[in-house]
Amino acid sequence: MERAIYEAFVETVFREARIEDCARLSDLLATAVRRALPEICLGETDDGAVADDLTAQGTARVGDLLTHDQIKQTCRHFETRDAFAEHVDADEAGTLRPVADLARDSHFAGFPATTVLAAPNLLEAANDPRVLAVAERYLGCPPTLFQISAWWSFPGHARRARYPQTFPRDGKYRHCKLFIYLTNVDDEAGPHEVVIRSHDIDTIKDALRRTGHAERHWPALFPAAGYVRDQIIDGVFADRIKRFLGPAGSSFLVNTFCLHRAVPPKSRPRLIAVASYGMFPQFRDARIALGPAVRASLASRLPDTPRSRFINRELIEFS
Ligand SMILES: O=C(O)CCC(=O)C(=O)O
Repeated sequence: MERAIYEAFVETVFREARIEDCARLSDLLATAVRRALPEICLGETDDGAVADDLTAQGTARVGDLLTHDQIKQTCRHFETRDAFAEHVDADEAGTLRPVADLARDSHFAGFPATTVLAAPNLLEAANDPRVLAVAERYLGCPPTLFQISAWWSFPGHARRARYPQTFPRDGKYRHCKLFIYLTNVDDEAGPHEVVIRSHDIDTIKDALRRTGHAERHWPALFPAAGYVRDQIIDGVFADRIKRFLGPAGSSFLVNTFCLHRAVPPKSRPRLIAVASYGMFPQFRDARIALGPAVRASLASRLPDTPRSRFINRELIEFS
């Protein structure tokens, strides 16, 4: 019960807070987590530059997390699994269907949380000590890994899917996502794009001024829910869009409060996995979908330490 109150309180605070106050609120929350759990915090690490990039630019490369053989093994797991016509497992995801069918009539084939967590190597990659160290330094406290998703995006659609093929922002609380391409991604295969520094208020004000846009466009850049129109992105941020291309295995971290999107694939499908880290759990759909038996079955894949228990408490039930 106390946990539910804490989570609801933190969610409410960030929902109600002004954009300008969220960095300070995130700092305070990080301090509180560190104070409550000093024994699981990391000391100094060598990952400062990567975390600093994530803080300043909103994105950072993390290097290879999976070997060629591990990628093949992970992809093989998804080959025979059914999926939803959405990109993530959520209440509204609908019924499960074969991926080959979804490729014909849907933008996406998103795998259920149980299928994703059962995939070899993804849970381990999301717990890679380098990633966790960067996430911790960036967040200011040990991360909470609250979701891992994986989905196919398919070419061949006249219209874009609204989410995530337009430019959304995720929540105002400090968080980041680890993206791992499981197929080769070039311009044809629907790369991920981020508007660099679009989390930063001074950068946005400066971009509005430089491009001759009045401050009245400000609210349109922070939609309470939804997407920023392409005209605004093109008009204000054309020189700030970073496109991530790379072979299967390429991994990068993104502060997805930055404007970001998936470019719709032109001729080749893309398989991606995404792990989400925050200072408190969000999107509890995944936890609920997993259920206690699956959560318990995952425990043997990770070290049973206080730090690992804390980071993975949304997804894993250690005995
Ligand atoms: O598929 C993509 O590249 C974008 C996904 C996305 O927007 C997200 O996970 O927040």
